[in-house]
Amino acid sequence: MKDAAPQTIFLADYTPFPWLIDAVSLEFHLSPDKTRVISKIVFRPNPASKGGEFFLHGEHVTLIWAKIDGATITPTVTDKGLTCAVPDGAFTWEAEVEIAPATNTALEGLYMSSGMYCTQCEAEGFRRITYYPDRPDVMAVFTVRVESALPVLLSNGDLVAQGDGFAQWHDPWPKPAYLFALVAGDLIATSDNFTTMEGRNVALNIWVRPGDEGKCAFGLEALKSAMAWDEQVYGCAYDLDIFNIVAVDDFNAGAMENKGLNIFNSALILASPATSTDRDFERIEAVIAHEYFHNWTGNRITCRDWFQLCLKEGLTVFRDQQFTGDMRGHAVKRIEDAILLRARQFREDNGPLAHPVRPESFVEINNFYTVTVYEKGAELIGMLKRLVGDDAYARALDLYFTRHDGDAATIEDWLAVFTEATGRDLTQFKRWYAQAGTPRVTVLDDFKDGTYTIHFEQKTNPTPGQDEKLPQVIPIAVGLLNPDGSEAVATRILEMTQDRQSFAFTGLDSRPIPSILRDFSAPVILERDTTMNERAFLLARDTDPFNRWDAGRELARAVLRGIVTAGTPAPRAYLDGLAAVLRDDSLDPAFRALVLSLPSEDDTAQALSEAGQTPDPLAIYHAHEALRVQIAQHLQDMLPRIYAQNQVGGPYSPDAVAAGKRALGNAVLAYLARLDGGMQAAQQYDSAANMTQQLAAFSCLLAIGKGVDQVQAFYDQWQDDRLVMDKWFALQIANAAPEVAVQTAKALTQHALFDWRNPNRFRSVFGALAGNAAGFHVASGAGYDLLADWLIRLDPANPQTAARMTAAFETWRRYGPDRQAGMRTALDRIRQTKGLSPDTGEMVARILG
Ligand code: B3K
Ligand code: ZN
Repeated sequence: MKDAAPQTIFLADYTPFPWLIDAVSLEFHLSPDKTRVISKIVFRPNPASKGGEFFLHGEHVTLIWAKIDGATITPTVTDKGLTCAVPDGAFTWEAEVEIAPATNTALEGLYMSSGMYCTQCEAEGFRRITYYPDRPDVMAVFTVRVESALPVLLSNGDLVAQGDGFAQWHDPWPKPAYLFALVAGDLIATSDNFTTMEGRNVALNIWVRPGDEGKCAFGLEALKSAMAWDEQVYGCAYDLDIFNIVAVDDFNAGAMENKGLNIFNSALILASPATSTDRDFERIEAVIAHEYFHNWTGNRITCRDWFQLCLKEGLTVFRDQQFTGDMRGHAVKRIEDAILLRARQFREDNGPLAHPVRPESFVEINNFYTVTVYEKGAELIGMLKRLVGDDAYARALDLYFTRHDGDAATIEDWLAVFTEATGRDLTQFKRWYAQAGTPRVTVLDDFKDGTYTIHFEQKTNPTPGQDEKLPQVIPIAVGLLNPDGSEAVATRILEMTQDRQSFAFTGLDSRPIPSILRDFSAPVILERDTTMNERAFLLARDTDPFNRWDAGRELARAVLRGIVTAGTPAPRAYLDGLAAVLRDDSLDPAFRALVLSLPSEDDTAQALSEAGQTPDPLAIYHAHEALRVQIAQHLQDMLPRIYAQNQVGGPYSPDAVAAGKRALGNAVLAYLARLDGGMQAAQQYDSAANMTQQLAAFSCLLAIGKGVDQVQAFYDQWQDDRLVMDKWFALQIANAAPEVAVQTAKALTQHALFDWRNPNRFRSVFGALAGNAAGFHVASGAGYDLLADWLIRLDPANPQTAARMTAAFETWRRYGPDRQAGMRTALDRIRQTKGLSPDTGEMVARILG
C-alpha cells in the first residue's frame, strides 16, 4: 500500500461512473475487531459513460478475497481502493473484507458506540465498509443480511427474514451508498404507527439503549407531525412499511437520513422535560422533520456529486424551517433563523473559509457541510419562492418530484424546473450558487413632490479565489410607513438586478419611513445611515415583525459600538424603545424575549472590524455587560411584574406558547440577576420543575460570577445523564469570566467525565470555549494554545470533528497583531503536526489563506 497525497477534486471534472449496478447484496458477520463483510454486486456498462478504469473505493478495509463471475482475481490495492481488469459486458463482483468497528474512532463507516454497532456513511464512509463505487450517482437496490448474537439487527428498507442470530433486510428503493445504514445492539423500541395518504400503514420505531426509553414520546409525535405536514404541504408520502430511528451517543453530526433507518445523535432525539430545554425540544422536532423530509429531497432525488450538496441540504433546511414556522409561528422562527445566519454564515462568508453555496473544489467534502451550504442554501430557496410566488413554487416542486424521482440531480436540474414552470430566466439567479460572500446593499433615499425614491447599490467583497463579483438578483421586500405609524405602502418586493438601482413610490402625502428587507427577504447586509429616532420608531411601530425586531437589533449594535469606542452610555430612546416592547402584553412573549436579547460579542467584534477598528474582546465583553446593567436598571420597575406574569404553571409542555413565556421570563431573569445579585435566579434554580427553568437559572448565576453551589448540586443531580452533563460542561465555560474561562476549560478536561473521544463532550468544552469570545481571545494566547493542543490530540482519532472545530480560528485576521500572532502560531503548530489528517490540513490551509 502507498500513501496518496490529499487530492483536490473539481466540479468541472465530473464524469459518470462507467458501470451501473443492478443489485447489491451484503452479508455482515459482526465482531468488534474482525467484522467480515461479504459483498456481491452486479455491474453492467453505463451507456452514459465513455468507459474508464474499474476502480472501487475502499479505505481501512482488508481484502480477504475477490472474484469476478466466480473466478478468483488479484486486484491492485492501494490505501484508497482497488482496480482490476473486468469483462466487457455485465459481470458479478464478489469480495470478502475484514474491518474493525471497535477501533474505528473516526465514527465514519461501521463503528461501535456504547456497545452497539452503527454506521455513518455520508459523505464517503461506505468505502470503510467494503469496496464499492462510493459516489452518490451510483444508485442500487440493497439486500443486507446481518449476523450477530445481539438482539436487535437493523438495516435499510423492509425486514424480509429473521431468525436466530440473523436478520435480512431489503430496500426496494435504489440508493447511493451514503444512505446505507446498519445498527446492531441491545436496544428498546418505542413504537407507533402512521397511515399515509396513500393508505400505507407505517410502523414507526425509535430505538434507544435501555434506560432511555422514557425519552422517545416527543420524537414520535414530532415524526408523525412531519409525515403529515409533508403530505399536506408538498404532497410527499412515505414509501416503506417501516421507519426506524436509532439514538447513538457517539456521532459526528446531528443526525442522518439513511433510507428507512435514520440514525440520530442522541442529543437530537432523546427528550424529556426534566432533561431537555425548550430549545432542545424545538431543535429535536426540527431535526426529526429535517431527516424525514430528506426521504424525498435527498433520498428519492439525490445529488449527482457532492458539489450539489446544497440541492438536498438547502432545500431540506428550507422545508424544515417552513415546518417549524407552521408549528410554532413564522415571525419568531424567521428571526431565529436570521440570528443564526448572521452569526455563523455571515461570519463564514466574510472570512477565509468563504465558499459558494455550490463549491467548485474540495479536498475533504466533510469540510463543506457548512452553514453556507445549509443555511445560505436554504435562503436561496426562500428567495426563489419569493421571486416566483407561492403558486409557481408549488408547480415547480411538483415538476421536480415527478421529473427527477430516482435521479441523482444537479442545481441545473433544479433551476430548470423553475424556468419551465414559470417561464423565468434564472441565469442571473444562478450566481447565488456560484459567488461566495455576502452582498452589501447600501441604501440612500429622497423625497420630492410626493415621490419617494430609494437608491440601492450592491457590492460583494472579494472572497478566496473570487476577486470580481457580478451583481446578483436580490428580492428586497419594502414597506413604507407614515409618520403616525399607519401603512403608506404595503410590502412589495423590489427586484434588484443591477449594481445600482432606484425604485420610486409616487403619490405620497409626506415623506414616509421605509421598512427595508422585511422578513429578511434576502441574505444580505443592509447598510443605511439612519438616525436613532428612525430606528426607535420602527422598533415601536413597524408592522413587519422581523424588521421591528431588527430595528431594535440595529440600535443595540450601534449602542454597543458607542460604548466600546467612546464609553457613551445607551441613549434614552433605545432604552425607552425596549421598555415599550417589553410592557406591551399584546406582543408574543417569544418575540419580546428576542427583542430583549443582545447581539453576540462576536457580532460586535465583526461590526468594529468592518468599521476599520481592531476589536478588543475584553472591552467588548465589558461593554456588553455594562449595557445589560444599564438595561436592567432602566427596566427595573417592570421586570418583577413581567417575570411573574411569565411563569408557566401546571404540567410541562414544550409548545410554542408555553416556551415563549418561559423564554421571556428567563430573559427577564438575566436582567434581574444584574440587580439582585442572583437572588431570584437562585430561587428559580431551587424550585425549577423542568430543565428549561433549571438551566436558565444556572446560566444567570454563572454569568454574574455566582453559582458555585449550583455547579456541585447540578453535578450531583445529573452526573449519570450524559446529555445533561454536556450542558454542565458547556455552561460553566460559556459563562466563565474572561480571565478564568481557559482555566475553567482546562480543569474540566481533567474531569473524570471528560471523554474527549465523544464528539458531544468534546464540543461541550471546546465549542463553549470558542464561543466565549473574551475568554478564548484572552491576551495571553492561552485559549489558542489549549484549543490547538486538543485539536492535535483529537485529529488522529476523529479528523472530521477536529477539522470542523478549527473554524474557531477563522476570524484571526480581525484582531490586533498579538492575537493574530497567537492564532497563527496555534494554526502553524496544527499544520506542522506529523500525520495531520487531510481534513484538518485543508481547514488550516484555508484559514491561513
Ligand atoms: N446529511 C447529514 C449530514 C451528514 C454529515 C456528514 N459529514 C445530516 C443532514 O443534513 O440531514
Ligand atoms: Zn440534511
